[in-house]
Amino acid sequence: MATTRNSKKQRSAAATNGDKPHVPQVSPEQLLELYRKMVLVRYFEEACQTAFRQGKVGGYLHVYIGQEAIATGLLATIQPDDRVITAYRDHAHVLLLGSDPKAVMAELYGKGTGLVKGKGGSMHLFDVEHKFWGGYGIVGGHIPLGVGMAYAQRYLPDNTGITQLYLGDGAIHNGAFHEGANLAGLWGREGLNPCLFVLENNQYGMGTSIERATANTDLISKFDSYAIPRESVDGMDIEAVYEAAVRLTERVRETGSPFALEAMTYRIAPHGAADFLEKYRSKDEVREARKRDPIGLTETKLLDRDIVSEDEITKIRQEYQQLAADAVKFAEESPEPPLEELLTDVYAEPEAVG
Ligand SMILES: Cc1ncc(C[n+]2csc(CCOP(=O)(O)OP(=O)(O)O)c2C)c(N)n1
Ligand SMILES: [Mg+2]
Repeated sequence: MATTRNSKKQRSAAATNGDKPHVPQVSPEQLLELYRKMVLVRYFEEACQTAFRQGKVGGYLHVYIGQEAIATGLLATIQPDDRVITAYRDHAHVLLLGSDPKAVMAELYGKGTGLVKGKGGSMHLFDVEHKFWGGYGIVGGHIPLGVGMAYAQRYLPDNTGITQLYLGDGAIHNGAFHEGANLAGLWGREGLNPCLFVLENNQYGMGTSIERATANTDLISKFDSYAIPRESVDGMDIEAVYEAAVRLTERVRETGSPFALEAMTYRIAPHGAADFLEKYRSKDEVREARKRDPIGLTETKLLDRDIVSEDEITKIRQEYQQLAADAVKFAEESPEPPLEELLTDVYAEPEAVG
């Protein structure tokens, strides 16, 4: 994992969130825990991207490298009745919710020991036991589903859950977003839509920059049309994300009304693991963005505040590198799903539908 740690001067600039200095509310222990989770995600993503490029993983695969602080900060607030839904860049979410990394890796390999028995693959992870409701390949297609899930939460007896609904900047131009957000705003007036929209603004939808996708580039303002309140946060700063997550999840839980949080980030990785050319952006742009790698920024904070030493950072990195390697080994040694199971779990059994 190549991360950039900043100079003293850059460090003080990074400590501010835009022109609003933010007061860190994260304890040293919490910061360390959040850091460990981000490192878990990073090494997992590097390992599966390598496996894909070696031809060991089929289908398609999109990694979360550069965006780790968003799901890490937000999912650290998860409560028992909560639900989470996202698009296809979904490995981080499911891992952070507690799914076994070995089962997730085996799923990417299409093995029978995979999280969904090798039938979902990278884009269709699912683990309701860990509050994860997918994993969807159709851009924006999951947004009405997430809004509906939040609606249902207010009808389930004694349910105090909220839905965290993640979407990309590209999805906001999709009709499904506008239909879903419209109903969320409407139902939210009666406290019937505890949905926290998390707009992961990584600047690109595949090779299309925001400026080439819309005339109104203030993406989060699109929620105004549906009377959904909103704010933006520095998605590279784990403390800023966590602080916003604590405050906003509480608000959504209490009011039963939706809120939209835009996390400003950058997709350091290519769009998908098969994309090598990246003709739509310059190497300098990516190099510049790497200076604000969320993991590098967090290491800087941990070192500056004497929470950990360089040696401890190295040990933590080694621990998660090993965990990712163990997951790869498990996936490689796992059997293919048996042929008899080709059609099981694909459609609901008639009696289950009845
Ligand atoms: C309805 C639909 N249209 C087009 C695609 C092809 N496609 C896959 S990913 C993607 C870009 C989405 O960008 P964004 O929502 O910003 O998510 P990111 O990849 O940046 O996480 C597109 C257009 C698709 N999967 N579904
Ligand atoms: Mg995007």
